[in-house]
Amino acid sequence: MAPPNIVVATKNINTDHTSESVSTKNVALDFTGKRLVDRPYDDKQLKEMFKRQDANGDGRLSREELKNAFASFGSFAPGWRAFRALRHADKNRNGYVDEDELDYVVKYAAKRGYKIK
Ligand SMILES: [Ca+2]
Ligand SMILES: [Ca+2]
Repeated sequence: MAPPNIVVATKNINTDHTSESVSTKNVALDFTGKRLVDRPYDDKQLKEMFKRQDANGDGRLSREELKNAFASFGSFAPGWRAFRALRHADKNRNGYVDEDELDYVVKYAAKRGYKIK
């Protein structure tokens, strides 16, 4: 089946510090519009966000990089989140989220409500 074509502005991807400004914008949109923006970032974009945190470019995410990712999502305890996400996603137990394990992290983040509201 063909997935629905979700059109979301890509400019938001440039947030590398906090998501504060994006957040308030979407909340306002929630408030005024009938359409509740539950997940302004779809899985694909979340994945991109994680990929962007690959600071050393080795194609996988260390716990530190994961921590930065969750911090950028506005997590209150990014270190803890990174730990949990890694436990959840690191299927081959090498201590990193490899590229093919990213989907698990994305799922984890989405389930935890990391949607950069
Ligand atoms: Ca890395
Ligand atoms: Ca791994």
